[in-house]
Amino acid sequence: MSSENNVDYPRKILDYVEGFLVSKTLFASCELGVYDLLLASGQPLSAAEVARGLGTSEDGMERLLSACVGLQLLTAQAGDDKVLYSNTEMSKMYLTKSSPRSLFHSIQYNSKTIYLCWHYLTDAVREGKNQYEKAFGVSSKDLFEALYRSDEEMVKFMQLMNSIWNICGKDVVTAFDLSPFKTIYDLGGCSGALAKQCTSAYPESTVTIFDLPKVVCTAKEHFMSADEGRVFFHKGDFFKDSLPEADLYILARILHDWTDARSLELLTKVHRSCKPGGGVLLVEALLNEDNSGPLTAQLYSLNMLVQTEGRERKASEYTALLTTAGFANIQVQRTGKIYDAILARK
Ligand code: SAM
Ligand code: ASE
Repeated sequence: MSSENNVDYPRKILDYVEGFLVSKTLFASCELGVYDLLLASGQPLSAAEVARGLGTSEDGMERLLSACVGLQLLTAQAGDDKVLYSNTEMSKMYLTKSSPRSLFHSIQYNSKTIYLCWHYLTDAVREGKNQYEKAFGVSSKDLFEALYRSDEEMVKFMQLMNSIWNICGKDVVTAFDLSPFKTIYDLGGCSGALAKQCTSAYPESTVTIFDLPKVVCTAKEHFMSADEGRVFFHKGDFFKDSLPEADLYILARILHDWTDARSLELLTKVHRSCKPGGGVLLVEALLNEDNSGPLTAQLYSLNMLVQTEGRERKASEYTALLTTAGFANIQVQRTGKIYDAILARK
């Protein structure tokens, strides 16, 4: 066994202790616009040139760029008397703002919101509840009033929700053949990113985004282009208002926000409105049955504690909720990426 794996050298622990230094280096380099400048320049740049372009100190920028090279987010080549920096293929694709697969907004939300909430993770574990009051001074009585504490915060949350479906959305909507379902409602469909994936995979289906009125207004204004055929909107509150009849209801990252009791209330309502032979598609990050992983779902479950009223669950826990709500024929499909799919029929 190499010395790095034995107890004399606690590599993992040392890495974890300083894991936030890695996140912060990534956040700062994105926020300052390092990857966008390197893309725009079209050629490798020195630290001095990047510093000048972004209005930062030269010394600070040199250290930041060097750390990004260490993280393999940039490459460095020796110039005449200075080092020249370039984007990697991965940073060009995921860290520049203009890329169709950009994770910029997700990084921003992690940096500006989630990071601040996680300052209170210890308290969240102690108290068993989210930390909006401490982190942002807002009441956590109504979850989405707290999450949407300003219009700006709502748009940032919607941008976060939007970004992942350009990367994992197709896997989720094609995990099952949804072509028999013509009228689809995406409950809590937010910006419409998953709805668009769905209409492009199933050319004969229409998808209606059902969400809170101000979310629908913002989705139409900021996230939809004129050529978005077959995507419609419905303003409503899925706990308070009646749900329209449909062949399929998608609930993507909805149940993980809520307790078992509220999840059951919603699923029961969905079952009542669902056409016979219709179904419900749950999209969530599934925990293994023995809770052994995946690490992302385990960490997301902690984030649900800090930020919501819910938790990440195992497939068997979703199956139990669906069965109690009246659904049958439950099928689970893992995608191998962050989000998995469960289809149940009425
Ligand atoms: N389904 C989207 C996705 O996976 O990207 C968004 C998931 S987001 C975590 C939860 C969504 O549920 C938000 O768009 C939010 O506005 C919506 N929502 C929360 N409470 C709601 C309610 N009572 N009625 C309708 N929509 C609601
Ligand atoms: C929610 C999903 C998220 C509510 C709050 C959230 C995400 C971040 N904050 O339904 C997306 C998943 N990422 C993490 C870190 O949990």
